[in-house]
Amino acid sequence: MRSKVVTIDRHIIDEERRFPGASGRFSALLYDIALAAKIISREVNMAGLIDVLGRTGERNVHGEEIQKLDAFAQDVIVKAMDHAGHLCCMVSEECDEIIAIPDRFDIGPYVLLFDPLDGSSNINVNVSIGTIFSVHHRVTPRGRPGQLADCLQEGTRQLAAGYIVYGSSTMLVYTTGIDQGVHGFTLDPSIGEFLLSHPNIRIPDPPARIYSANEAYYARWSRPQQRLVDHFRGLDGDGGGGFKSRYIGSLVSDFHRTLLQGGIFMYPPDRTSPGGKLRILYEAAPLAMVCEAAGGRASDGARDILGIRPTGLHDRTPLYLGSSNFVTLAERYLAGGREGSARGPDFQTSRISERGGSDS
Ligand code: P6P
Repeated sequence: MRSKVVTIDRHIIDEERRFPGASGRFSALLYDIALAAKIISREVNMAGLIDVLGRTGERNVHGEEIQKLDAFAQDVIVKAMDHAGHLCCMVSEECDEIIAIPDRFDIGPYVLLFDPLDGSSNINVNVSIGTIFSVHHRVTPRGRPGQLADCLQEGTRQLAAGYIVYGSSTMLVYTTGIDQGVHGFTLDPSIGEFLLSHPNIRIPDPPARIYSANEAYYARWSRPQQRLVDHFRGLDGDGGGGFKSRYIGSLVSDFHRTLLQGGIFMYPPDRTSPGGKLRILYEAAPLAMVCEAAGGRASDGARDILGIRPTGLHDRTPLYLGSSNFVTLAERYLAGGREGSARGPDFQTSRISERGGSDS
């Protein structure tokens, strides 16, 4: 038996007690997120047994086919979150516009931004998928419906960020700030409780030498991006190599592995997606806050993800996420400096012999 059993509700209460002026409203918001996660987990884990697999025949705002579980997860989160008086509005990957709080419900001070079921293309082949969420405090006057300005905030201003990964077990991982630690809870379905299983998660140092990217796109990448991966592969003759490649194709799963083992996850820009594929508000920014709160880094290849202020609800970004040294190394390669080597934990930088050829 574990030394002590701490449910997520108890953890949230204990965390709230650290802030004497806390209203309890924020805690209640986190409870509701955990409740929605339990309901989605139940459906995801039964997906093979009941008719929620397959497609709805509808498409989301990005033209992507909506799987039935996508629609279900979206519905569960909105219905779990819209009536308790915590939120002034919501933003979802599945909805083009801001989701307003129905008039019959009280309006609160927070904004919830979420990807209800990321990685949905993996649902039918039983690969882990996930929910990603981010919480901001509104910036416009209270009492009225939330507005675009309340949603388009920099990631540094997030009050909470986290994800649920529906895998061999269901885990909820969240942080309430870069200096507040990262805490992981595993769902015990026999009692319907998230139990604290990973207190104060830190990305391991030295990290596992794992790089994660869809290498099928290599030909579409910039030359510096290709050189970076060549370095990880040990092909550039400068002490790289010794890496494993791991790519699940489900952001939450690839990030969860990176958080627990170290390494670097990359979704680079390429000729077909020059701005990257992943969304800032409800994918990159929340995972960036979790990553940095665990001692890692998150970059778009040149800038901190958390410093980016999007201009649109569904803005995309390139994403480099994981162990600080690997993300910094990636930035150096992408800047064309090609300095630095992932030779070992000390990451001695060494100038790579200049090679001919212009960067594309
Ligand atoms: P690709 C899943 O569709 C997703 O949005 C993320 O979960 C994942 O990281 C990425 O797309 C995979 O994209 O182009 O490698 O299939």
